[in-house]
Amino acid sequence: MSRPLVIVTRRLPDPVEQQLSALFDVRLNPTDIPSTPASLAGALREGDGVLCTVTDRLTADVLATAPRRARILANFGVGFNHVDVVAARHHGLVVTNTPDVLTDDTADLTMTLLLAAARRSGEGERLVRAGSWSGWRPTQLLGTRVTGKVLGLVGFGRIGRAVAERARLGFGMSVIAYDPSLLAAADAAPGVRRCATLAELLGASDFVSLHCPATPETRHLINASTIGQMRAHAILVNTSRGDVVDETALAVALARHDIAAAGLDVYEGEPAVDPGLLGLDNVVLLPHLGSATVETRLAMGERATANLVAYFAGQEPPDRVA
Ligand code: 8YV
Repeated sequence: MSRPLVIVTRRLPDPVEQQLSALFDVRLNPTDIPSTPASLAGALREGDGVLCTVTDRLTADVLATAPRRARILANFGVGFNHVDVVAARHHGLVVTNTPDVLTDDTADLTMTLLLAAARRSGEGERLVRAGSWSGWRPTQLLGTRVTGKVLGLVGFGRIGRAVAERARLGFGMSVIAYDPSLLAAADAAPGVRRCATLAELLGASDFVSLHCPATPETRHLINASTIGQMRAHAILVNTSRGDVVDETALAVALARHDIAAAGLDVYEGEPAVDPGLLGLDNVVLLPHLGSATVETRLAMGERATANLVAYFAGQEPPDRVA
């Protein structure tokens, strides 16, 4: 009996590709060239399943490809805002993601950015590498203390909760959270105070970290007006999705020191970064590294593979989102 053909849009860690090859007929992407609308349409036409990533724009137009052989999109990642799920549902395409396995690493990277922005590590590193460090000075690159400060979490799902734990237990921070899906209990979780509004959270936080999905409702949630509700010494961290922040408004606010600093892992038009941000010293810029550890990328591969295996065995995939 012929095996399902799975088209893999990007190069994956070797063990994941080996596992996929053992289970399915696969078409891999050894050159790792990012997909185009035309190559995605080709994958939908020819594969029974497509293992896709955040760099694949699976728009309504692309998903309307006909004739289409693909029946499942197994996304390698938890966020799936790059897939038009309404169109996918309309065409009867199953969509899965890879939750849980990247929670800890993404929370760790959030703390990396928070600390780097607060303690000006990027600036310090650039100084040393440029050969411009003239030696220790009592007033050099003074940052802001993290321990004991107030961390405001926008979005209190799996990753937000993991960040709360690290911040509370590791850094003695007071954690507050705003998430419209939280029940109106006094506390979001033990030791985490719930805020009724975003404005309340922004006005009370020394650090603001974003952990909400990118949806039409959260697009540009952080904009000129909401940045104006933040404290002047506040630091913004974003490891969720670039769309949640109006990047141009953030660059303007950082240049004017309306807020102190930011740490960003994600951008509105990845891999492009707003040019206004690139020249600023008070922003730490990482290239979407949230889940980038060997352990997690293997686990994500296993999870995506498990979804494909279940689907082609006629079972409900464990991580179905559409
Ligand atoms: C992934 C991510 O690396 O899982 C997510 O939502 O943002 C990243 O950590 C990326 O999505 C891979 O497709």
